[in-house]
Amino acid sequence: IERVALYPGTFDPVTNGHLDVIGRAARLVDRLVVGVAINIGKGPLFELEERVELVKAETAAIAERSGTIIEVKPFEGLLVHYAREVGARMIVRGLRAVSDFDYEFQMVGMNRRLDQEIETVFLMASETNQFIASRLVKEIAKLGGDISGFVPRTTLERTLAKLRAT
Ligand code: COD
Repeated sequence: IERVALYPGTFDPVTNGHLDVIGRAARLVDRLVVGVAINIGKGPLFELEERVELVKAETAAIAERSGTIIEVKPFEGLLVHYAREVGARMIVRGLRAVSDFDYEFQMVGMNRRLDQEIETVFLMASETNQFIASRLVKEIAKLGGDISGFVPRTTLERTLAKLRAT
């Protein structure tokens, strides 16, 4: 049977932290669906279509290297419903410092109550990528700092262009 995982997130924008997790997840499954959430609550910098497009562009090399099928798709509605829809029994989440734990802990608990057959799996990025967060990347870029060590190249260019335009 095909092993399928869903890696959901806001990806506003995709960072080296996300790509690190995607690379690790790709080694564990046959097909990885990266679900890009609409997430109006977070007031994203990038439109949904732009976020999907950037994740697609930045994950192409990982798909090639790992031989894993990586599908990048927008989603709205409940995460567990979307996991069912794409045939994923596994939800992948990245874990950074303690600060992530509380939110992730609640999410796992709630999702498990909603669907007992779906397991959440946590992966940690390498030491260099562990502390990277989209929110801080945007803040640093806005304040004129160098974000080239935190995001891949296309994303870097698009983030700077976006901030110039807004
Ligand atoms: N190292 C390791 N992991 C990382 C790093 C890093 N440097 N950076 C990010 N990550 C991980 C995050 O911890 C997360 O697991 C994932 O990558 C995506 O991160 P974000 O910030 O892009 O995405 P989130 O956390 O905003 O995504 C939240 C969802 C959209 C998944 C969530 O809101 C959701 O499920 N929405 C759908 C509605 C729903 O079902 N709600 C009920 C949930 S119980």
